[in-house]
Amino acid sequence: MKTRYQKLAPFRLGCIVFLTLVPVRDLQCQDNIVRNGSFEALTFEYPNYWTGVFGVNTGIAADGVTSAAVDFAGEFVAQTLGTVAGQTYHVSFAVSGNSSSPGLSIVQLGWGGSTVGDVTWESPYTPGDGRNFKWQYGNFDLIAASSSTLLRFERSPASTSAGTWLDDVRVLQIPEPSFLALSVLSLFAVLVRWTRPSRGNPARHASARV
Ligand SMILES: [Ca+2]
Repeated sequence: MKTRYQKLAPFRLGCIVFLTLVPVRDLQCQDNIVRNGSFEALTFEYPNYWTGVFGVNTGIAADGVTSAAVDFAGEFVAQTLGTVAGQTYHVSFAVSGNSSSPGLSIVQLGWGGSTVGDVTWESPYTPGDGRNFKWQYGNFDLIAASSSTLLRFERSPASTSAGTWLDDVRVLQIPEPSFLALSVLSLFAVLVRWTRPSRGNPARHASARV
């Protein structure tokens, strides 16, 4: 005959998997600290909250209908973020270009005043209307050094394509590892306590054997 523990084991396992996934789900629920990261909010055709030297594409986008264009050497788009010193953030963004010309569109990512990486988009070179966007996403985990961090995107001088476009910029705070570890340890403690066989009342067992 199955014990109470054996009967409940599959149910418990399901609960444990579910609860363990909660912190992972929360990673996806963090707020984007970039304002107007999709370049959709415009004032006189200029994206709110962004500074720099850049253009705007309408009808060309990885998200929504608008994107930024840093088509020429020296062009850039930037925004200062409110951050927490020592906190890790996940940075993601989409890069594309004019597919009617061959070449590479390379976007350099600046974080806190330093260039920390780049993303390369290679034109599929499909002459026509140039709208084979094939957006290429970059993903970076970066640590903030202070309470404000400059986020900056610039067309690399090594780019050879006809255009360099940027969209869907997101910066999400990554929960501290200690939080995740604490969650797992808490679940483990619950599991151990729940699965421990009941020893009952020794005094009562002794009495029953008499
Ligand atoms: Ca957009």
